[in-house]
Amino acid sequence: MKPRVTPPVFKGGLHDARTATVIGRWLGPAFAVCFLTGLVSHFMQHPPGWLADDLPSRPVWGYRLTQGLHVASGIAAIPLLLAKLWTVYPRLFEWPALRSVRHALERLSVAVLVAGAVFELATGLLNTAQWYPWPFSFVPVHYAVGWLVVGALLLHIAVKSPEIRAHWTRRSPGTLALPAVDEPDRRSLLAALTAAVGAVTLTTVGQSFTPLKGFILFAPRHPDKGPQTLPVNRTAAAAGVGRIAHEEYRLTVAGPRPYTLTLDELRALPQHEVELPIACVEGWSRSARWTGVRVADLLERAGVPEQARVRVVSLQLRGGYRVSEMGHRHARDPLTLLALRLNGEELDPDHGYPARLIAPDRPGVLQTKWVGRLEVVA
Ligand SMILES: Nc1nc2c(c(=O)[nH]1)N[C@H]1C(S)=C(S)[C@@H](COP(=O)(O)O)O[C@H]1N2
Ligand SMILES: [Mo]
Repeated sequence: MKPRVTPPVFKGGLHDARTATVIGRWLGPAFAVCFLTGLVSHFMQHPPGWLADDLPSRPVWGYRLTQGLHVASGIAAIPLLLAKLWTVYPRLFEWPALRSVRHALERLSVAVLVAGAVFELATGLLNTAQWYPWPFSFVPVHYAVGWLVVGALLLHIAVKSPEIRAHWTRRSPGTLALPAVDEPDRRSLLAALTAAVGAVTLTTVGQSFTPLKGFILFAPRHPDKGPQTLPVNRTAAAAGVGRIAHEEYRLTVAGPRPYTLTLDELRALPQHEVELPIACVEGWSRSARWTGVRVADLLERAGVPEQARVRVVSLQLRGGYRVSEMGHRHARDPLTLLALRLNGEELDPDHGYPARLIAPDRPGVLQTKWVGRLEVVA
């Protein structure tokens, strides 16, 4: 069959299997880290019943590390994916477009892989900026497409394994067929790519890896910016709670021996101080010094059974994050506090005045602010 339109001829170098393989050696691990840390994040936020009571509360920095890696590996994958797509795009003009059923299936799987990968990186990046310019809900779609990408990627690696093996190192047998004259250009491309990955990482990773916060250029959050030098995701005004009046505040602890405390009574209970990070799913994280009452002490006083799953309910009336649940490991961890103070001061209204949950190894979305009630999950 003769093409009706003459397909373009790509005379430039580096649109070859060796370059594609070398970039893939970095892109593959970036996607693997991103996918696995994404799974961790998903199961910490939406644990299935059998897992909900066994989520660990240690190490305290666990979620901070996995979610920091999730966002960092996703950002690093952006220049890598762009370079990879540039290397292989002449294949779009392959002729004949479909040679066989097998060839058609292979091209289809690559189309799914490319579309899914671009979708994941784009929605993830916009999510770090808390910008949702789409009609679907981010979490379930980003999660489902993650599986799609991993499936398509495994298939792609399987299909391409002979070429990957042939081009893995410069001395691989198949590489001899390629013009060696390309090698200096390839090295320049890879050096530029390494610099690009280094640059996007260095200028964003300080949002969770605070020793590098001085280099932040593009990260949407600076870990120092916010009341009491801690970023705020939803302000009291945005949540519709405003400033809760001292005299009107009540904490209710429901259990076999339910009780209610005023703010003064809560302040009169034994106070503990902990150093714990808020680790937001959007990639920023910041450690702080929190002071307050141990949740374990509050539960014990209400006669809540040791193994019970606990629900934390906010005084916020609407919104996705007004309620969170925790298994007994988090509920009974001595570091889990109903915090009243942050870095030595009374909580700012935006940080959950008069009381917010702070627990170790837990996604920021579950660190409920403006807590009004603790209860046992039936
Ligand atoms: N009631 C309530 N608690 C909440 C939220 C919320 O919207 N409502 N946002 C959560 C999110 S997404 C994060 S990351 C942390 C941010 O904590 P900060 O604003 O106190 O720094 O609070 C969490 N607690
Ligand atoms: Mo968050």
